[in-house]
Amino acid sequence: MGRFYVTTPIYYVNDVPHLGTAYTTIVADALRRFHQLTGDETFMLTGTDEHGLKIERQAKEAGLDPKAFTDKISERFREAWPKLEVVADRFIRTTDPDHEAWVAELWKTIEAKGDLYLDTYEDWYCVGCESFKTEKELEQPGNLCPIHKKPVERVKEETYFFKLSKWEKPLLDFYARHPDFIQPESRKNEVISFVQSGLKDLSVSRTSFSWGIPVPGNPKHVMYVWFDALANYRSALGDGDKANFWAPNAKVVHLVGKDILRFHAIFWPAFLLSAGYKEEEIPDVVFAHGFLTIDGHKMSKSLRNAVDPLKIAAELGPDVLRYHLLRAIAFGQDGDFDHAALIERYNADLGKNLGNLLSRVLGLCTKLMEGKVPTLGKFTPLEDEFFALAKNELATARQAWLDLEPHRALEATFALSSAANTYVDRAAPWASVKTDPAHTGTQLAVLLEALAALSAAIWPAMPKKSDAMRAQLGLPPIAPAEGKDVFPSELGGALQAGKPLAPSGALFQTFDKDGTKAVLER
Ligand code: ME8
Repeated sequence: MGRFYVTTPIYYVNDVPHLGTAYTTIVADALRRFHQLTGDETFMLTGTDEHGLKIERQAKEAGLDPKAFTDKISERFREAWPKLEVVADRFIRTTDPDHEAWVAELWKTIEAKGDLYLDTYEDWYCVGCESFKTEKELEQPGNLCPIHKKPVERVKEETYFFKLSKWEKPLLDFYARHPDFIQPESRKNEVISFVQSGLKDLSVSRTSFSWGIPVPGNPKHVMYVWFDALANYRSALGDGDKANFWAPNAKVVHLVGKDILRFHAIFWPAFLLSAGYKEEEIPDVVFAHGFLTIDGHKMSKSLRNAVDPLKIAAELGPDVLRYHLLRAIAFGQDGDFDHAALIERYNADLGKNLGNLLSRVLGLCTKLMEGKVPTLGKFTPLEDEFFALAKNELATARQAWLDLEPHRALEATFALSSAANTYVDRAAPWASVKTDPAHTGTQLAVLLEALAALSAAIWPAMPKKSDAMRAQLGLPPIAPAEGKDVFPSELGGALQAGKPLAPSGALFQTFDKDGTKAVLER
């Protein structure tokens, strides 16, 4: 048992929550819940990134001062996540006074180490990326940012530089000593070759606008928005008890989209090393996941509106969306969000597989066992085989969660559910009851134990459905406790013989494809 600290990017307030930002946030929440189940002490951080030129301009367009503008949009994010069953320990805003104070200290520390110097910068800047671009990165004609496809701006101004070049070799050494730091592997190689090709010093302040944290001792400058933003991961913990989540024995995992991997895998550890953090105080993992498309198309504003995660959660329940995103997309790879696939998977995995298992088993218990948990008696090879299989799938699921592979964890979990359905068919309790009713009790008790294990194993992905399932089994909701590992390792011991069951109808209603599509787009 240990400490697990997981973060999402802090999202720009130039947009409201959408499927892409919901995706990272849901994965973070599910991983955190898994670690809670294993008894770890956990902390999850999300929030909003509010400074910089992009936001200053957008506020102006909206006719608001930047603070009023960011207050408004930040609130949209804060309100959205609980509707997706996401529970964060802190929702940080880069305008929070404790964050601003912490970043100012970080600046001073790095300056005292001699890693900041004043000079003049002249280059291209993409406001969309909040990042400088080199000439050769631009698309011609028109000097376009390769990501935003919009013209970059020529910037010439006095700036503080961070001596990033000095950290090139230490970073490469760090990556070599910490092979898990950048994941997945393919992305790691990209970053390493980028660093190997040479790092230039980084401009970390601006003078041509004012919406940012003032540079200590030179308030003509505001800090570069990424210097400010990356620091949120550490500033959020402060210097009290929560700082233990940054201690060498805690596991720190940053989840990011592939668009912002370089900032996290290069700048962030360089800032920390420069500020005197030891190698073991650098985060353990920066995981860059892929990008989602919608029905095969890049996420444009109109498409995003059609697939609003909050709308889907309101119609189908947050757990259904969570399950689909976690299960359908191999974490790390690009993936497509497809309405029809969502419904298909919903009907197949949730309705026909897990939902059906629950109603079948509870129906049989009502009919054959007076609606009570039967006694687990002697096993035949069929039960032995099923128990062994369950142990195996649960071990695979546990390992997959630990390896940041939610899709594989759920695949194994649902393989157990399928195996339980097969076991029902093979054991045929409706027939065995005529010849050996005691053994029928064992068969149904085995199945109830499988359902109890499943109800815990789905909790990271589907907390509400887990509660509903457990209520039908006569079990209390999952309530993780630090130091207590309750992620099931094998079947048995969850239910008490004689306790009443409480069937209350289908766990998942099934939807017809077209009908639901209409519901989703309403
Ligand atoms: O980059 N598919 O904020 P941002 C999957 N403020 N994930 C997506 C996505 C998509 N189509 N679109 C967005 C910033 N995301 C900075 C971060 S952190 C110190 C500062 C997710 O609002 C994904 O996690 O542009 C991506 O990295 C993030 O949103 C970008 O959010």
